[in-house]
Amino acid sequence: MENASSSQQAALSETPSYFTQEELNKVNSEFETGGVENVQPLLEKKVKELDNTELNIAVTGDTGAGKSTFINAMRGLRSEDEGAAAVGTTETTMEPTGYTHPTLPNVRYWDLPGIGSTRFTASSYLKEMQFKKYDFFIIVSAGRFTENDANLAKEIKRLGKEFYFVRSKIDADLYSMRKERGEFDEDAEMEKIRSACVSQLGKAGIPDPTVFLISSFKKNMYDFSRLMKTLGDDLPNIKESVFILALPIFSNEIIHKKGEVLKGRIWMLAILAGGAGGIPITGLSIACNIGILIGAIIFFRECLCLDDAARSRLAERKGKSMEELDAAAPSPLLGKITVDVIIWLCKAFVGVSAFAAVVCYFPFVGYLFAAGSTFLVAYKVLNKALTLLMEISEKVHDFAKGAA
Ligand SMILES: Nc1nc2c(ncn2[C@@H]2O[C@H](COP(=O)(O)OP(=O)(O)OP(=O)(O)O)[C@@H](O)[C@H]2O)c(=O)[nH]1
Ligand SMILES: [Mg+2]
Repeated sequence: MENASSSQQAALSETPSYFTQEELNKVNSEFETGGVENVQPLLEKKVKELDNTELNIAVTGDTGAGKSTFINAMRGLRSEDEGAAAVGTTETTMEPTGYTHPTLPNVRYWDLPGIGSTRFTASSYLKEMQFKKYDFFIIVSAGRFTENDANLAKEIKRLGKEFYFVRSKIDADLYSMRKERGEFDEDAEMEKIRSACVSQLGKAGIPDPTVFLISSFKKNMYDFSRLMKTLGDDLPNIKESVFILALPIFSNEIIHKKGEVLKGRIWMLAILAGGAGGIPITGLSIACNIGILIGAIIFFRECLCLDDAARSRLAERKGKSMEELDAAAPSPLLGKITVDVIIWLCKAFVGVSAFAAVVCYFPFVGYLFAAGSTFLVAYKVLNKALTLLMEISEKVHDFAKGAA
């Protein structure tokens, strides 16, 4: 059997928190009565549930506050990119407009008209905007928050949803101050802006609100990361994982977070790929469902913003060709994923860390992933692919950052 004790240590970081206690018990008991064949349909159902989980994020705020720009930033797009929300237009949309994430079709950002541009009360506004379908609301302001914003927040809370206050364009404020005064204490000025927003909201009836100061053009600065962390942390586990996979990449930490989420799925995918019905792979001593492995690798690549469309946008933004970008981290994983790539991964096992199973929760996993088993090979292929893709993502994004 694969070393269960070292696996157990690592298991906590791979907690299958996607499972309720009831589901956990069911999977374990199904293994005892019917073995892996009984477990596979349950895992398949769980993977489908993860794939099909919807996330709907509503963004509201006054005209010109920066809603559309924020949505584009969340989708890793700039206003000139295909499919981006129109920015800086004088016309304000009066209806919620949904923008789908470039690679995760179940993640949508909704551009809502600001309540101030309608004649609705907070409650009729929310009804009109179909508030029920949103997981949470982001209220964007480019200046002070208004009484309208506060009333809206109170109503959102009353209806059982979360809201977050985002003060946008902080880069522009700081830029103007620098122009005006030369050197100054940036942190102190940000604190002033923050407390002005807080006091405004306090007066309008929201005690101790948290306000995030952001620039949609500088995601690696100010409160953008903290906002992303808070939004993720406040979501239930499965939705949090989807939110993390949908994040744009603006730091290596995001790449690592995405990697953790994807690692949490690998053991399930390996059990699905390594089961009965697998096709023998020429040159290897195992039979595997290659389609599952290829599909998973393509999914990892998309989540790490390494699909062709994302790389092409990144290259274009930096005035480089895609070949130049790819040369930063050349790899077969950036091309078509074929059986040959899987075989190449099988042979590139050296350096794969010890199998970290989820045996604390599913003791049978330690048994299935015994040395030499097909499941273990599938696990290692996916683990290796993910590790390599995370490295590539870091290099490609570093290159793009430096190549301005
Ligand atoms: N400097 C800076 N400018 C921003 C930021 N966010 C938005 N802008 C600019 O602000 C202007 C308005 O942005 P939009 O995203 O169109 O604002 P909106 O809230 O969608 O506006 P409406 O759709 O008209 O309600 C544009 O010129 C953006 O480039 C930001 O974080 N920093
Ligand atoms: Mg807009």
